[in-house]
Amino acid sequence: MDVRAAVAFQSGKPLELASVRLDGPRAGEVLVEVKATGICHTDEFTLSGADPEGLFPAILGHEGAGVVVDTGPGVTSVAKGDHVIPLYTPECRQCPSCLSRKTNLCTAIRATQGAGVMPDGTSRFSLDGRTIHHYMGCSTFANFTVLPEIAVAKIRKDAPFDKVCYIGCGVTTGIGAVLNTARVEPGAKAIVFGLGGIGLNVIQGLRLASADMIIGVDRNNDKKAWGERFGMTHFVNPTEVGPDLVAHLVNMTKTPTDQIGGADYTFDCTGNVTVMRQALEACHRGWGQSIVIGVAAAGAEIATRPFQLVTGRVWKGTAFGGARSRTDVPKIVDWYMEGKIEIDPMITHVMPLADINQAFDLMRSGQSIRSVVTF
Ligand code: NAD
Ligand code: 022
Ligand code: ZN
Repeated sequence: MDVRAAVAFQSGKPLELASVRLDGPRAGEVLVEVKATGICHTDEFTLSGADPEGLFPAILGHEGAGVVVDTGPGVTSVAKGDHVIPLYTPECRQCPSCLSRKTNLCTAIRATQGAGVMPDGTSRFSLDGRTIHHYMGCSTFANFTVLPEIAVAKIRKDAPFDKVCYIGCGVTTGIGAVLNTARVEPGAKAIVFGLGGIGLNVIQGLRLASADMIIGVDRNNDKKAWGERFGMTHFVNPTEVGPDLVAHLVNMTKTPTDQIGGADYTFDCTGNVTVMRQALEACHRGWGQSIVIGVAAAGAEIATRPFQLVTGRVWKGTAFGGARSRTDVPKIVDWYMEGKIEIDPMITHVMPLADINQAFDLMRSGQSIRSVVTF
C-alpha cells in the first residue's frame, strides 16, 4: 500500500512529505494506522546527524498511538480494531532480560531494531525501489506503520489518540523513573533537574508517590509556573543562586534534626553531564539516589569523586522509565483516563503532518513542552 510519511532523507535537512510504499505485515507483525504522534528529542538527535547510529533515509517518530488494521500469520495478542501504542522498548516475556525480572530492556529484537529493519532483517518501507529504514522499531511519522507484535501495547478504546501518544515515550519515562527505577516513598525529598517534557512528568510522578519536597531546577524562569502546575514545591534557577548550586540545594533540604542535608532522590532530565554530576552530589550522604534520564551527546562522559559513592550515594540510569512496556503502558493509559495523571496541559501544540518541521523548530527553541501531529 502507499502511505503518507515525513521522510528523513539526509541528516541536517528538514523532513520531506512523501508517498511511500509499505508492505503488509509478515509473521508476528501487525499493521497499525497511526492516528497521532508526539515529536521528541531523540528524533531531533537523529535528524541533526549527532546520532552516530542514525540511518538514512528513515521514517522517524517513536511516540505514537493508533489502530491495528491487519495482522500477519501467528499473531495472537492483538487483533484488527485493537487500539495500540507502539513500543521502542518491546516486551517479549521470553528472553533472558524479560525473564530476569531485573530489567525492562528486552533483547528479543534489539539488533535488528538498531539496524533500522524488522526482525527478519528487511524493511517494509520503500520509495521507488529504494529501502527506507524503520526507526526505534516504531516509525510513527507515517499514517501507517508495521510493528512486531511484541512492540505494541493494547490499550482501552476510549482513550484519545492525540493525548495518549505521549505515553509512548515522555509520560512513561518520567513517571516510570519515579515509580519503577527510584521507587520513591511517601515523604521523600526530591530534586528534578530540567523541567521539560520529561522533567514535568517526573514531577507528577513524585506527586503520585506522595513526595514531600519537590525542588525543580531549570535555567529558564518560565518553567517555574510549569513545575508548580504539576506539584513542584520549590524552584531554583541555577544562574541566580551563586557559584555553588549543590551547596544551595543541600541547604534547602536541611532540617533542624538533619543538618547533613541532601535529597533522597534526584533526577537528571537535561542530558547535560555537568548537571548529572550536580544531581549526584546533591543527594543525601548514606542513601541518596540519583537517576540519569537525560541522553547525553555521543561520546560524553560523567565524572565525580569516588568518595561520593563510597559514602553511600547511588548513581542509576533508566530507559523508558524502567517500564515493562506491554504490561505497564495500558495501566498508565488507565491512570490518565481515571484522572490520576495529567497529560492535556503538556501538549502545547497540535498540527497536521505537513507542519511537522515546525514542531522540530518549536522543540529546538524550547517554546513547546510537547507537539503532537494528528493524521
Ligand atoms: P526539554 O528540552 O523539553 O527539557 C529540558 C529542560 O532542561 C529545559 O527546560 C531546559 O531549560 C533545561 N536545562 C537545560 N540545561 C540545563 C542546565 N544546565 N541546568 C538546568 N536546566 C537545564 O527535553 P525533554 O523532552 O524533557 O528531554 C530531556 C532529556 O530526556 C533528553 O536528553 C531526552 O533525550 C531524554 N529522554 C530520555 C529517555 C530515557 O528513556 N532515558 C526517554 C525520553 C527522553
Ligand atoms: C527516547 N529516548 C530519548 C528520547 N526519547 C531514549 C533513547 C535511548 C534509550 C531510551 C530512550 C535507550 C536506553 C538504553 C538503550 N536505549 C539501549 C537498549 C538496549 O540496548 O537494549 C535505546 C533504545 C532503542 C534504540 C536505541 C537505544 C533504538 O531503537 N535505536 C531503547
Ligand atoms: Zn522520546
